[in-house]
Amino acid sequence: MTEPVVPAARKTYLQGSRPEIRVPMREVPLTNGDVVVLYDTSGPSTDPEQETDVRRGLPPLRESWIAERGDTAPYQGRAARPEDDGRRSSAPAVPAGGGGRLPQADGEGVLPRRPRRATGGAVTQRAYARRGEITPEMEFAALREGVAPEFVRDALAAGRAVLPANVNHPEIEPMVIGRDFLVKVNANIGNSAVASSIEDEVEKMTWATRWGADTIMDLSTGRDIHTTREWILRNSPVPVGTVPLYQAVEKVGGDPAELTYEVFRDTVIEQAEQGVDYMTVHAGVLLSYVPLTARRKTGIVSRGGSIMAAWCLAHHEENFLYTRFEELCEIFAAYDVTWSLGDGLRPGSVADANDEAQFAELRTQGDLTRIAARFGNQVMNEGPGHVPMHKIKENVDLQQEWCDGAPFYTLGPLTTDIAPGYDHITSAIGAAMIGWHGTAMLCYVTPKEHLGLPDREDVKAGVIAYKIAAHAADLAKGHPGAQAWDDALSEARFDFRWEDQFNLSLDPGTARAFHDATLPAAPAKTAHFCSMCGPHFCSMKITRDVRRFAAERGLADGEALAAGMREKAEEFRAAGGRVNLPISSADA
Ligand code: IRN
Ligand code: FE2
Repeated sequence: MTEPVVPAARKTYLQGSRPEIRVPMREVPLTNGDVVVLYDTSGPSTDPEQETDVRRGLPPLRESWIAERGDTAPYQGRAARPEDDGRRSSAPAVPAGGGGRLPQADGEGVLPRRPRRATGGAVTQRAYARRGEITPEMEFAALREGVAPEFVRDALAAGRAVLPANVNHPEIEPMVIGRDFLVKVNANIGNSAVASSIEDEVEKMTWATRWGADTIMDLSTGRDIHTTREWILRNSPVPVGTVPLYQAVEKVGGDPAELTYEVFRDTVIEQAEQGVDYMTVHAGVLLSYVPLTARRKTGIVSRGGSIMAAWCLAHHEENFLYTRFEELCEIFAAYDVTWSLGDGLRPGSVADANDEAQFAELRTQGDLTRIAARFGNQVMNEGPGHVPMHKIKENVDLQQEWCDGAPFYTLGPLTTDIAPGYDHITSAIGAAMIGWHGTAMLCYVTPKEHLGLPDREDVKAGVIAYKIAAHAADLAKGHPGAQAWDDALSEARFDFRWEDQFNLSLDPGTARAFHDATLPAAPAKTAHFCSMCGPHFCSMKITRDVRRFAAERGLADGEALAAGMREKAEEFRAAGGRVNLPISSADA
């Protein structure tokens, strides 16, 4: 078992209508006897009662739900193909006789995990919702959000929300993405040709979910793409997204002009068989939109967008992702892969925000959203990028209007371009705003954005910055329940329950370390001040003193405040009129 993020937290479960519907939550017991229950994305590996082993993968929670629907069947697929890259894999070997489900390092003895696909029509959560069914996945997600299952079902049916859940990813704990639900955070991980190994990527995924990532995207482009993804999928308790175009380009030797629809389609099927829950597809980058980017400050900054623009120009033909879109819809419907319609023409600088190229693509995303709806597909729309604050709201308003209320999924946006090294901050500002206006999921940006591949600490910094943005948006939207967490923390702060303040925070270890850096002694954990203001100038302490003073003298609050302030002023002058910092715990 992995150490929990919050040492004091306990894993707890909300029980649904059938035994396997056990929705994980994080319970934080407080020193005053209260218990705060928080949403938990960390999966079975943080449950001390469950044995988890990276080499075997997580328990397949959804397996029986998928099987009993009777609308999919295992077949001899293409997924477990060691010849793809298994031989070059750097994955740790499954121990002899271990019976693991994962491919071995040397490509031998690969476990034949047979993929499933639909035997008839669409097997998407949206198709079920349209028929009025409440699936175990919907009930699970509803319990997690604290809403009625019918509410989830209706949002899915209408396309206002998605529940990414590939029939080949039974390991996930289902969740829902939509503007009427908690704002979600995605963390991108993935190796590139130059850095990191399979273990590193699996570890980054686990790490990201421990800090609260609701989904992860594997953007690997380097070696061992197939095997890396297999390991991530088998160990991920959250939905996994990819950009299949990246692997397709690898397959044709890295030259976008060599791409064909067939190579792309086969890559989509390969990844769908592995269990990828949602895929970014840059189908809205039309040939005629490419010239619109010519006078931009930063041209096309999307990797997928630039690949498709290059293909369109090289062949002087319309984007095959657009012309063959309906065929792809059929494939997506057969595995329940959710669309994440790419924003290949998103602005890459604040100067380019909300321009013609960007909005032309957004209109096309709307058309594609409607086509996918006909096939019963689940759809999200990807959005920018780099957008100054005054141009953010327009992005959500237009997306909601043009794409029929489909969930918006944005990358930040960065609200200024002047802070490389701090783009988790420039973008969390935009993410909070866009989330408030109705974006359903926020794709994180790490401090390494524009500079290099994020490491473990960058992943943590990115996820935390985005959890702040998402929660700030939830609060502003008045999501029921969001404020209870703030209230619990505020009360702990006001009561000087330091332990509770740490344990309720997004990053307890850092909060504790900062506090202990100046007041390490045990008594400081109950002291009515910290080293920021010292014992005599703690506003919280003063307020409490004022209230006591008022109660003792029978004064109204206003009078007490004035009287209390006078008393404090005298105390201050008597102390020599100096702010005494830093102080030691002996001052208590
Ligand atoms: C999210 C919103 N807009 C873009 N994204 C993410 O960017 C998307 O989900 C995927 O992780 C990545 C795709 O980048 P390119 O290929 O568009 O640069
Ligand atoms: Fe950028």
